Amino acid sequence: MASPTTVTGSVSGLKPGLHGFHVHALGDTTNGCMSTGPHYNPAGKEHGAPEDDNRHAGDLGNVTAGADGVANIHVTDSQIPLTGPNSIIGRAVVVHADPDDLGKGGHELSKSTGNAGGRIACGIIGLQG
Ligand SMILES: [Cu+2]
Ligand SMILES: [Zn+2]
Repeated sequence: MASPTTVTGSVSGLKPGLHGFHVHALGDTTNGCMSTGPHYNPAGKEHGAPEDDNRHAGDLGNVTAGADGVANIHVTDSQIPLTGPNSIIGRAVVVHADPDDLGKGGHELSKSTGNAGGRIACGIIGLQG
């Protein structure tokens, strides 16, 4: 497996608490974050937690916003390489309105999206410099 990728940054203006955080398949924001498609899932698995075997590659769990509405992100994951056939370059990161239930919530959407609600922020994963 490729060496792990580390994702760092901060997102502000969030409601305090957990917010689903994923890599989605498409680097397209033509119609806002809805255009980023489903969770990046090259292996055809179900939605899960980052530590699960049965997870989408893009399943990075939740980020936590404090009382100030800021989530400081520091995620290291081995399923989101920046090179090779499963590279996430040209795809998108998405922050959701609600917590990701990590596939365990028993909701009809748990096994596809974690029932994480609306897409409130997104960005295309590109190259700089
Ligand atoms: Cu998502
Ligand atoms: Zn997923």
